[in-house]
Amino acid sequence: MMERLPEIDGARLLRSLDELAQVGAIEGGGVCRLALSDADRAGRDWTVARMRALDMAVSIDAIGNITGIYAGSDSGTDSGTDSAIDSGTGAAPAPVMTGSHIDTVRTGGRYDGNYGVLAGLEVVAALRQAGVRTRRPLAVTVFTNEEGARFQPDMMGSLVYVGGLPLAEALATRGIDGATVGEELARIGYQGTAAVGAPRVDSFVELHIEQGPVLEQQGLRLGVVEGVQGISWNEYTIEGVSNHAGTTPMALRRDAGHAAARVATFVHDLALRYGGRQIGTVGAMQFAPNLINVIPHRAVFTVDLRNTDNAALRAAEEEVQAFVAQCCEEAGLAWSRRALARFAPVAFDCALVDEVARHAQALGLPAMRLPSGAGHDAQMLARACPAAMIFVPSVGGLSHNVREFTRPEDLVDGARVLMRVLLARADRPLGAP
Ligand code: HGY
Ligand code: MN
Ligand code: MN
Repeated sequence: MMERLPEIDGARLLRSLDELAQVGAIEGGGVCRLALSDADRAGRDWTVARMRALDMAVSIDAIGNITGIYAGSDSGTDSGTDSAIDSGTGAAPAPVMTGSHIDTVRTGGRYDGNYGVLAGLEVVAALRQAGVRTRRPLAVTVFTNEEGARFQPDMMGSLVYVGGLPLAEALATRGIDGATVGEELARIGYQGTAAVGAPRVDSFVELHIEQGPVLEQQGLRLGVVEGVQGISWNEYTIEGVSNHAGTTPMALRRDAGHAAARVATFVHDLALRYGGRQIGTVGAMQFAPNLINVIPHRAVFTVDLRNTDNAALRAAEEEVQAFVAQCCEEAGLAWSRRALARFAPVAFDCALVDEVARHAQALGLPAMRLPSGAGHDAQMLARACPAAMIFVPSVGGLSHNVREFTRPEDLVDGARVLMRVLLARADRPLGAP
């Protein structure tokens, strides 16, 4: 690794976070940049401009993932050009990649995803300022639709990138507002030409806020993330008969709303009953006709189940579905299920995880190893190359909330660890594992 390391410019990193947070800013200091919305386009434009200002070659692929490349010293002559990246045939060795997402949920904070992208760009800015290049190219990528809030599944862009979801299927996906991914990608001008499905990536390291309470509760500064828990997303539709709320005796009702409410309580109680890392959330629910004096004839709701233990997650999915069937049987209702996402738990690359731990220790940052509760693009990149993640604490464990906050010193120290891990990976001898 280089004798004299360039240094992260903390003020510049914090400024860039504040600047990007103005794009799609909402009341309370948060951000709303739903995937492929106008606000997402504006955030993409801002990020591409930043990459170009850092002399990075920019490539946009067919699902809208944006990759900026900072050429390395062993990179041959053509790797610094957009076309070389697009074709993937440049003489350059495969890049060491970092990045995350800049799309947010509707009530998003300013750090979720954005921090990983901007810290990656800060690493490039620090190298460029010091006039140094790593042996392998460095790539910073913005993955499309990580949140899955508008179009499911989540981590869609990185899943297509590694070949886990056919491009055509992703482009045909219709979102909660009726538009398809393909229509919206074209509308915002980010349906690129770079191929997807078989990426040339040496390794992937993602820096992210923890979005949970663990690091703060333990009084630690950094999370060495060992993997990501399994995720199961399903949408249930229950059909009954709407009727007058005042005249229909309770025994004669075909009340879809009541059945849905029973399931929501069941999901919550199941998670408590399973204990361990089992969690369950009914986050979205719509009744029809959704009127105070009409028994709902339809309820559509989502069930989000997660666990680090895949067998327990499967058991939970089966229990929930069986309970839906039982409720509907008892009340004379019909039901259907639409699978939205299902990802098994992922373990990150041990050597890369150890590298993160080593640099945290070298910087004197008290750290712990932990799994990620949230889904991340790194869990998809792990299918294509060694991957790992770095967490910094979330104040109050709050995220997907406008009051999401991470202390400036933690943001800067996280970026310092990221830089060291990336440089160590990018400067190891070509051909080294
Ligand atoms: O749902 C998740 O875990 C991520 O924020 N998409
Ligand atoms: Mn995220
Ligand atoms: Mn998120």
